[in-house]
Amino acid sequence: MVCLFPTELANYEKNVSRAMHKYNAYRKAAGELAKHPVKITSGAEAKNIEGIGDKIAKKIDEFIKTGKLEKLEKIRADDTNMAINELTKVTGIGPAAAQKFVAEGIMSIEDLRKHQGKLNHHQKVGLKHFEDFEKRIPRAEMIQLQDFAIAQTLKIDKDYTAKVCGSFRRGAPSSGDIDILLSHPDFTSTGKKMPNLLHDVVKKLENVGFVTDTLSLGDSKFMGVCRLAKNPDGTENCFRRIDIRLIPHDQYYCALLYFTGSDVFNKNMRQVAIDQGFTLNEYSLRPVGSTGVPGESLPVTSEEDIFDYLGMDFKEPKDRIA
Ligand code: DCP
Ligand code: MG
Ligand code: MN
Repeated sequence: MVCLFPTELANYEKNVSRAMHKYNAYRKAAGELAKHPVKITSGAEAKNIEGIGDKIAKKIDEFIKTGKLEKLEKIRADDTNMAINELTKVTGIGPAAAQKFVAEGIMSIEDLRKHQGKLNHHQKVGLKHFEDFEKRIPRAEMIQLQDFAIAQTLKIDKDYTAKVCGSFRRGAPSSGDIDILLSHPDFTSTGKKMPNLLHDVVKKLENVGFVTDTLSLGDSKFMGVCRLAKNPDGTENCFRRIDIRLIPHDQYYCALLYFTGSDVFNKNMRQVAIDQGFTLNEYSLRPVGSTGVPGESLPVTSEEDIFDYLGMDFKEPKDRIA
């Protein structure tokens, strides 16, 4: 039995109920179940897994016994729920926007296409490429995207560091998007801002026809769309979501850890940090004194350093599930 209901319930809690604590609980349960090596045959057995309490255990029993879940059947039977969930699949449409559209009678992607005037730029691009963005990116294509983007970046300046993180770095057979961490020795957290280091890369990738749309561009973060050149047989490739983040050189490893994920793994590791008297985020690891005020950033020269400070065994990216 493949147990997918925690993920479906998580989406419902996030997009429809807006109950983020429940969303997090289901996400954590899904993550723990995914890394569990053996098949679960009862709720009682599942309760031995971290993140699975009485309520989810009961649902597992119901699912094993009846092959379905009353709660899920009810959610699925409600058109409004399904419409909200559907619309949030468009990049740029979060739960609040989806609820607003549904309240206005927009019940599907098709309806959305008839009301383009209601959409902002990000949402328009998301809708334009909706079918492509729903498709996973096979690892072989991720490697092509990586090699192309990094080669172009190094053509601008060979001192750039560009690394593909996210699910790709975790070794996933396919990814939802491409996440690139960009860094340069001239840019540090104590020096002046250097947004051009990011903007130059985006411009270059646009000029060579790789980046096709910008969803948002700030000093340190680009969200956009890219596509590989035509194949030798003349067929076009899919449009893909690309994120690029410019990171100060001295904050590279905290950022690398964060952008490698998974998101559930990050959440758990941040909790370990808190329990051990630290605060960990995408920029730094800092000790928290008895007053509750975080101190100076600790020196970090590798991902291993961060695990060490927290008294955790190092985990390879492929094992960072939950
Ligand atoms: N991240 C996080 N918390 C979030 C969103 C992201 O910690 N709420 C971090 C961990 C992710 C990384 O950023 O691994 C990249 O975010 P993605 O949404 O691209 O997630 P993945 O690359 O892990 O998965 P996918 O294959 O779906 O892109
Ligand atoms: Mg990703
Ligand atoms: Mn991403």
